[in-house]
Amino acid sequence: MMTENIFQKIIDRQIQADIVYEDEQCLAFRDINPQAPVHVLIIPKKVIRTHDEIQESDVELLGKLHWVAVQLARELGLKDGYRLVINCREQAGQTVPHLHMHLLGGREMHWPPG
Ligand code: DGP
Repeated sequence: MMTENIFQKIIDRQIQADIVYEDEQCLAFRDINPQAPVHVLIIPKKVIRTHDEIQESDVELLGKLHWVAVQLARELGLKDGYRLVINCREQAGQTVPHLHMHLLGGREMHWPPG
């Protein structure tokens, strides 16, 4: 079930997070419940609740999220690969109603995902 937007509180510095990247548009911080040696969440500061709420005007912002992911993957040493995941709504397991991209790496991944 999707609860409150805890990520807005991280953006506003109302709750602490291990922030690894920030600019005017995006924030990236380590997941509180890591599923891999590297597990970072990359979010837009603009509130987009779910992936299926994206508008055409958000295209540039989404490209930015990917660019941040690539730079972090390089910085964090994920030279053998990584996985990017966006869970959209309940059936995909989305729990926080603020668009976020998971950057996972540092271990062997399997397919299909659970
Ligand atoms: P998802 O299932 O795609 O909605 O992923 C939400 C992720 O957010 C989940 O992996 C745990 C993480 N998360 C939830 N609350 C917090 C928090 O307060 N701080 C941090 N750093 N991560 C959080």
